[in-house]
Amino acid sequence: MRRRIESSSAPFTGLIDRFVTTGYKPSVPQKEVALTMMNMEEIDGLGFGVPFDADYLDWFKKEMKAHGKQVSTVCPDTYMDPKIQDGMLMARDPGIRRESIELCKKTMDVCAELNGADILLWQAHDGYSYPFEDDYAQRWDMLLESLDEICAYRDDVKVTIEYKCKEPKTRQYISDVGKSLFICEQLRERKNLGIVVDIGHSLIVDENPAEALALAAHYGKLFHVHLNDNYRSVDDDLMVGAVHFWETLEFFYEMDMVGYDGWLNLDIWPSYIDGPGALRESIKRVRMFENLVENLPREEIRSLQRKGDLVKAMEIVRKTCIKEY
Ligand SMILES: [Mn+2]
Repeated sequence: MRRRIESSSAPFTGLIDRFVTTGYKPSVPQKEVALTMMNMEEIDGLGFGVPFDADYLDWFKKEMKAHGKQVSTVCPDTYMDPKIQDGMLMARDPGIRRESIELCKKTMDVCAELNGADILLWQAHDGYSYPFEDDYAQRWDMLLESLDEICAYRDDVKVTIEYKCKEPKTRQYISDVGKSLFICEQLRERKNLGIVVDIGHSLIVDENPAEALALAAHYGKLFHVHLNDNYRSVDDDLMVGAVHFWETLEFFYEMDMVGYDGWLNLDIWPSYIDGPGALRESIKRVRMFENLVENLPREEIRSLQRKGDLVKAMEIVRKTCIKEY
């Protein structure tokens, strides 16, 4: 299956980290980045994120239409504003919590204006770093209450939560696929609530991304997929399949098996390398994985899995993917 691809703007921007705080490359004006991406034929869509104002939104909508591109997700600022350093949807300060919820509602209105885009929530600061820092149950309740209100605001916009176990806080509350599904189950009336499976976030919490994806899909909660790679310790956001070839292949196999036909978001962070080049190589790898899976006898592999014939399944995967062997 050939899926629609979108990219974050990261490959086209200066990119900073906590060491090179001025950026690895010169910064590029927001409109210039957007236009460069809209002119790339390899990508079908763009994420829309902060900062945005009404003028920029109008310009963006017009240009996107002219370039025939779609918006997959809209991200409110859940990570850059120092005001939310104590949390957002679970901020101890009720005023910050209220502002955060209202920001999400405003973002959902933007989603609706952008023809069916979903809101993406990565709760960077909704976490803690030290033993004895938190009243866990109290903050968990705040998170669920906030999410419930956001989802109830308008049911025509999907609310997608992107789990990640750490960074910037050493522990984030929405950390893995199990807790994400538990949140969805606790708020089961909110049919518009679902999950983003980011392959790198799955790896750093020691999941097998294919299993995480299959579970999210099994419960009807697989809303978005983010692609990248890392070494399982930190969220390196490397090019797709750079490290975990077989796990990434299985991830694509499961996407086919669960019938996922949504967006593939290229979520890479090519700070000191050629950004557009890294994006293009990642897209080629996405198409490679899609083609490899296309050639696999998928139903035969599934039936071997059900019978427990692992060796035969591995033999088929090897022989199909690497013809010389
Ligand atoms: Mn991501």
